[in-house]
Amino acid sequence: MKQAWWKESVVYQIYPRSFNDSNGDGIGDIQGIIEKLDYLKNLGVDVIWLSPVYKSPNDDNGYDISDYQAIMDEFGTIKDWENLLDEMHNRDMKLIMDLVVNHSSDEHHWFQESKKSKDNPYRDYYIWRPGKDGKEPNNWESAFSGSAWAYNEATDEYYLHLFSKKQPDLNWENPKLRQEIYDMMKWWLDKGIDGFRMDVINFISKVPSLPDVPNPEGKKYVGGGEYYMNGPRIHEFLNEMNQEVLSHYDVMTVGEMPGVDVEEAKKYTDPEREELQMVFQFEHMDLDSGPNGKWDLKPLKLTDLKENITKWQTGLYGVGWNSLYLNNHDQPRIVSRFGNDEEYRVESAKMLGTFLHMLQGTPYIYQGEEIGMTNVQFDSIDDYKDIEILNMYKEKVVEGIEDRDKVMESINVKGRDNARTPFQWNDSKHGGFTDGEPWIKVNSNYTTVNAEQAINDKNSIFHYYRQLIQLRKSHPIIVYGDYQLILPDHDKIYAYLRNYEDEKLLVVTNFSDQYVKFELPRDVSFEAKEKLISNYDIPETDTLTLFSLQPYEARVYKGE
Ligand code: TEU
Ligand code: CA
Repeated sequence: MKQAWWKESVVYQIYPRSFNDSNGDGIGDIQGIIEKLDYLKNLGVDVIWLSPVYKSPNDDNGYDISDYQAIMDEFGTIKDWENLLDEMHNRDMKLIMDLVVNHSSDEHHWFQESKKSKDNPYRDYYIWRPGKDGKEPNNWESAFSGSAWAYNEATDEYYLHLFSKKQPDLNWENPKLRQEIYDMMKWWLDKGIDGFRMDVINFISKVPSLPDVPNPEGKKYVGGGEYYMNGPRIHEFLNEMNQEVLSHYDVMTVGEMPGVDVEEAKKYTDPEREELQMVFQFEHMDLDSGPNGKWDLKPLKLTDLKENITKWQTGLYGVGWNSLYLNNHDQPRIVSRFGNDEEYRVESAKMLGTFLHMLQGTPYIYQGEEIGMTNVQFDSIDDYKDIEILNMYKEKVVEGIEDRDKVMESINVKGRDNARTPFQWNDSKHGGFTDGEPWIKVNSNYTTVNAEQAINDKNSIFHYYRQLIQLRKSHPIIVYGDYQLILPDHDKIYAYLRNYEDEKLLVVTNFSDQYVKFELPRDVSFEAKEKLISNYDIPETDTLTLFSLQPYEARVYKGE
C-alpha cells in the first residue's frame, strides 16, 4: 500500500477558545497555544488540527466566519498565527486548518451585500427562496432547532441555514463562489499550512429543488439530510477542489461528513478519484442515540460498536483510508461516555486509547483526551454556552415540550460543552487555563485531573498515550496491517487481529467493569512473541490462549 506522511501521523485537535489563555481575558488564544507546543511535542503528535481561528462573531464559536483571511480579535493577530506556524514547523509538527465553507457568518461582507437586493452581485453566493403559503420554502429543520430558513424583510425572501440563523449556507452551485473559496484556500496553503479539516463538507451540494421532507408525524420541521448530505454534485465539487487547489500541494485532507456511509466514503477517499484522503464518519457516534436523535439517550451495546467499526475497517481497507476518533469538540468525553470516569477513569481511558490507536487509519486525539478529562455536570442551563444546547433547551423546556430534568440529563450526557470546558493544565485556580474569569466554567475535577499531575505520574494516561504514539512509529503493522475481528458476539470483550507481511498483532480490550475470561478461539492461530503494551501490570508471556481480564483491561501482543 502506498506510503504517505498523513497515513503515518497522529493528529491532535486544538479547540483554541478552551486550550490556553495567555492574556487573562478568559479566552484561549494563539499565543497560549505557542506556550504549549513543547507539551504537544513531548506527547509525540505529528499534526495539529486547529479549530477555526478566523474572524467571527462567535455565534457558533468560530464556525461562523465573517472574514476567512483574518484572525479573530480574541485569538490574536495574523502575526501571532504566522509565529505559531513557524514554531510548529520548527518542532517538525504540521498544521491543518479548519475549512468551514458550507456556510459563512451572516456578518461576512458577502452576506451583508447578498441580503440587500435580489439583483445584488452577491445575491447568488447564498441560497434564497420565496416563502410558500406564507411559510418557509420547505419543512427542513436546522441542526440547532427550529426552521432551516430565516426571513429577510428587505427582499421578501428566505435564506437557508442548516445551522444557526447567523450561519447562512453558501451556494456552491455558483461557480463564482466556488472560485472565491479556492482562492482563499490557496492563500492559506501559500502561507505554508499542511492541509485542511473540512467542516460538513458533504453538505455543500443540495438537491436543487430543495423539496419538503416526508412528514407523516406532522412535525413542525423535519431533518432534510436526505436532500443535502452527499448530494448530486458533491463528488464533482470535491474533484474540482482537488484539481483547482489540493493537487498542487503536499497536503492532508479530512472531510467531516455527518451521514456518510462506507460506500460513499470509498468514493470520497479512493485516491484514484482525486477527492479527499479521509473522512470523519459519525455512525459509531450515533450508537448510543435512540430513534429521536442524540438527546434520546440509549446505552451503548458493544456488539453494535464491533459491527460498525468492523464495517469501516474492512470496507475502506485497500480502497481508501480511515480516520480514527472517539472525541472532538462536538462530542462528549469518551471516558465518561464509553468508559468509566469514576472508579476506573485511568484504566478505561487507557483501554479506549488502546482500542482506537491499534486500528487501521489515522488517529485523532482531542485536547484533554490524553489526560482523561471527563464530562462536566452543570446544574444550571446558564452555565452552558453552546448554541446547540441553548436552542434545544429553549425549544423543549421553555416551550414546555419536555421535562426540564430529563432535558438537563441529556445535556449533561451528550452536550458539546462537555468537550469545551477549559483544558486543565494544573491544580491552580481555573486549572491554570486563565488568570482571568474563564468564558465557560472549568470542570471542578481540575484539582486531580490535570496535565502537570499527568506528566509527573509515569503511570498516567498521558504517558500511556505517548507509548501508543511511539508504537505506531515503530511498528508498520499498526499503520498498514489489515483488520480481523474475533469473538464478534462477546458483549464485554472487543478483540481483533492485525496482519501484515509475516507479523500479527492481537488486541484485546475489556469494555466492562467486570472480570472476564479471554479465550483465543480455536480457529484463530496466534502465538505471542512480545507484549507491546497493557494498562495493568501483567506477566510477560510467550504463549497465550487463555487469560483473565481485569475491569477495562487492555493488552496488545505482537506475534505470528
Ligand atoms: O459539526 C457538524 C455537525 O453535524 C455537528 O453539529 C454535530 O453533528 C453535532 O454537533 C452533534 O451534536 C460541524 C462542527 O464540527 C460543529 O462544531 C459546528 O457547529 C457545525 O459543523 C456547523 O459549522
Ligand atoms: Ca486570551
